[in-house]
Amino acid sequence: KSSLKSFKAFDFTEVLNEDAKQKFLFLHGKSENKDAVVLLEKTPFSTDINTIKKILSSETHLKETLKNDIYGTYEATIPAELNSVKATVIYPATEKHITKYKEQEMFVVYETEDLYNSVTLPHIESQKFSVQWVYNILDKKCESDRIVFEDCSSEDTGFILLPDMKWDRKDINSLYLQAIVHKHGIKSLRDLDQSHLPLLKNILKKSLEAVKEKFGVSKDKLRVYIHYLPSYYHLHVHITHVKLEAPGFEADHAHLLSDVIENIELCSDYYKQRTLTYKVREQDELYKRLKDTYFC
Ligand code: M7G
Repeated sequence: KSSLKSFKAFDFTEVLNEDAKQKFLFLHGKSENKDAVVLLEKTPFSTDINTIKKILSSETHLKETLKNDIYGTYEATIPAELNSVKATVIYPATEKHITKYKEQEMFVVYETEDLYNSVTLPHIESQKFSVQWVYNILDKKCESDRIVFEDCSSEDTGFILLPDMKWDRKDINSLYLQAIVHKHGIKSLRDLDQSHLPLLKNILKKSLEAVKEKFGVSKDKLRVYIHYLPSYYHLHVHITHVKLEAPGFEADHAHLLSDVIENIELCSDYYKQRTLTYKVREQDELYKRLKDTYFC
């Protein structure tokens, strides 16, 4: 696969989305005539004492913007090496990637068992969203040096725990890991039943132990959950720091793994039968399918 190593010959096309509070800017552009999506995010401040001393030194340039009595505001230019942003580049990007990061109108769907079987499932089965990057992780072709923990206890219960692409791996308060199951074919929460309890319990227990050992963060500081709908259909679990307002932690997106386990213990077919709530966006393929039936 070709890769983009610099923005030297980069043609900017459009702003896909931006958010002043979350401090991100998502851009679409082209390099060598191929589409690229660039996600720029301001990174959290480091609380390392030497970094702070450097910021609070003559190396920082202050331009006064307001002065009133004891109050002053400034445009502060801190040393360049402390001022980098996180850039995620998807290249070459498909139309689906461009749509994924574009700001769009959202709609809430209450998905019954029937709606899942008649609309969502055929949609998932027809999807061509590549999960090559997941298989690269499972086959140790990519990111193997980042693996935090691997469980090979059995074919049915094994998984890999590694940092999510969203995490800079520095700021512990933004800790974001993913547990990706070894087993292929478990698409989402909807597929889970009693037969998966050993897998789910194994992930919950071993991931929390591994995070404690590797990062010193205990389970009372962590959220462990599954997205529904996910953006890729190979079962994975999100593990984030409780302080992180991770995108996708809303009630119509995240299902706590501990709840999932208890619900299945109460009723094996819980997630096959339940109405599940999720959001779709106006350019999602699924929204287009739902438009003829659900939203009409
Ligand atoms: P999701 O629940 O399917 O949906 O999570 P979301 O993308 O709407 O959150 C997929 C997760 O996989 C996200 O948190 C991504 O940041 C993460 N992710 C995506 N890719 C392409 C990669 C990758 O190449 N490596 C790693 N480590 N994480 C990724």
